[in-house]
Amino acid sequence: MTGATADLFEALPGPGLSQRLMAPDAVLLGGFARGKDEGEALVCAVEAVIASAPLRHLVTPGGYTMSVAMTNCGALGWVSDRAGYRYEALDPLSGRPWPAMPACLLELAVRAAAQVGFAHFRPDACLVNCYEPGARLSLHQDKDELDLSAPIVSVSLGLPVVFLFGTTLRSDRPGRHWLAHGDVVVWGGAARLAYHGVAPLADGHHARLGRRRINLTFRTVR
Ligand code: MD3
Ligand code: FE
Repeated sequence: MTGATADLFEALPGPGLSQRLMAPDAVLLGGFARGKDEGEALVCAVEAVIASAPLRHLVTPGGYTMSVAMTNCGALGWVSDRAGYRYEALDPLSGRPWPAMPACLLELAVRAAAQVGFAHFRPDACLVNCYEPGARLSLHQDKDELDLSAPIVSVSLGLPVVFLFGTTLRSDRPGRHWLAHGDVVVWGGAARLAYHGVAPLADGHHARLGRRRINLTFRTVR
């Protein structure tokens, strides 16, 4: 192999993996969390979080009940009610701190961020979103975090879905991208304040998660 060819091969992240720009500063690490043992460990860790802080349908400040069920792990958790959106250290359902972020989840997020150049990413919040068929997330920006220079890392598990990714202008028509089990995306820089959402989940069956899609978003809130 010539030197140039060897360099090209070394640039590939690994077997069955891909790395590409979904948009400027939005790096899709295809299959990054899909290793057989790793995927199983991640799902088990998420199930343990859900067992101690159950999934629930939050109400928006406008009074709508979200179709996506949510919970959190880590020092801070995202919540919404009639009073607004915010991060809280205590689960309002139990009055107790959110469950700690399982090490395998934290390590995955830190490794993904480092892979694309964010060497110091240390998330203090992980929002767990659970979609059943028909559930969707309308176009929004994530700006409740103090430090918008830190990226967000997302991990998709279970059924595939169409993810909508726009610009910082709500009226720009968003692009459509499939996100499947094991896909990880690092959203930094210009992508951090882009409008995004999730199309209604189509029915299907995933070998491990059944009729569900679970998305994890790792964030630096404080
Ligand atoms: C781009 N979650 O929890 S993950 C959210 O699939 C959220 O559950 C979606 O949007 C989901 O806020 C999308 C991809 C994602 C997450 C956060 C972002 C993309 C992002 C924040 C800024 C820019
Ligand atoms: Fe979001």
